[in-house]
Amino acid sequence: GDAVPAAQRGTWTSFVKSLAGFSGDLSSMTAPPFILSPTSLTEFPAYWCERPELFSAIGDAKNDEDRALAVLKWFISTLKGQYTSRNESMGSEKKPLNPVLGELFYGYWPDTNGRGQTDLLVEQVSHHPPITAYCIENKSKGVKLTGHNAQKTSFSSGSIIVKQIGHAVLTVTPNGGGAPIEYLLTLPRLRIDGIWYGSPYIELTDTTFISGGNFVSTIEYKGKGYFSGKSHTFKATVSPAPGTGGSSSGEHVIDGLWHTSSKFSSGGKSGLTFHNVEAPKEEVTVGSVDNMEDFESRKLWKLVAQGIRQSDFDAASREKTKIENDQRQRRKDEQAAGTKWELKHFKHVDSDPVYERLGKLVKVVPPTEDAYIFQDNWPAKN
Ligand code: 0T9
Repeated sequence: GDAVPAAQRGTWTSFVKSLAGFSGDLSSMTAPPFILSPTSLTEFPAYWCERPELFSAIGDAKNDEDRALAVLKWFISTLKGQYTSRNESMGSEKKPLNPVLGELFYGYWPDTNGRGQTDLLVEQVSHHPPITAYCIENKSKGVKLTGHNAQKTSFSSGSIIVKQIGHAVLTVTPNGGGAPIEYLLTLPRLRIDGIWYGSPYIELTDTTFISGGNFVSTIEYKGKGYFSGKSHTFKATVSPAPGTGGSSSGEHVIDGLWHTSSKFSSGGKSGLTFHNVEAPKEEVTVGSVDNMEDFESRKLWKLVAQGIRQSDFDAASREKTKIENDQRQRRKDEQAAGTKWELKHFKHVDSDPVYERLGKLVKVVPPTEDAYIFQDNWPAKN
């Protein structure tokens, strides 16, 4: 294909062939250098807050209906960053660095214009399979997102199909006090196309839900060749949750493209703009690598990332092998000592009552899921 450097065509072809019939953990497969990204998956949860004013606005909402719309607007506005930003910054989707167990990523978005500071904390809570847990919190606005993320991948007619495993819970504690309001967020299915040509890109498919605060949002995703014929199309329906006695005046339908903008297409706000992400986003602020602990992502992967950025793939692979050997040794030592790696910020639970309660309203499958509960131990500020 076009995007594949001539010298790597052979390895790309055999890589793609080995994907066929593959099912399981793609992240551990060795891929040709041109498709490698210098960024670890532990950095990805930052995509949830690259429009911090939309996140903090959730805390300012005045009633259930406004809050449900604010949550949906923030959620839809994260999709462009989550699913197209590698194409924008590196020309195509790339294979992220596969985090090690215990890898950490910390950052924040500063307080400006009264929106309050938002903090980010990420921990790799499993390596086989890779699972990433995170917490994003704007304390002053009472808005907090926690969640975990894993993937099941398969290959179907030339595309990689990625089912996201895990969920997120958004907790809003209104300013005037009162009980916290919880929202369950489910995650979209991905189809990665353009593989054969060496320029992969993501399309979202199927349906996800946001359930909580007496409202339910159903979001349907479609790509080129489906109902609108356009890439990155979505249609969202917001309505009072069954059994909450809400009236149809709270119902809204929203149509548009998640990577540009959308409009209300029914209800009292019909014709008005719902979301617009054409303005630049705001990347997370991260401290200097020199002040980081060894397991903080950018410090841990520093030399691998440098190798990838400078196209010195021998160095990258040498440094990656060092990290992998160190990991193998740690697991061996733990086994010999009869100990287990301890998570730093999260505690695993086999079932999540929030998922079960709010998931019921939208008939989530499976009806129960495990979770990683944040221990509320933010690191001390330097
Ligand atoms: C959570 C997101 C997730 C992580 C990535 C599938 C993928 C790893 C998971 C789901 C974020 O909130 C959103 C965005 C992109 C997802 C990644 C895209 C991708 O290609 C990788 C997988 C593991 C690969 O690297 C596939 C191999 C590669 C050759 C294709 C580019």
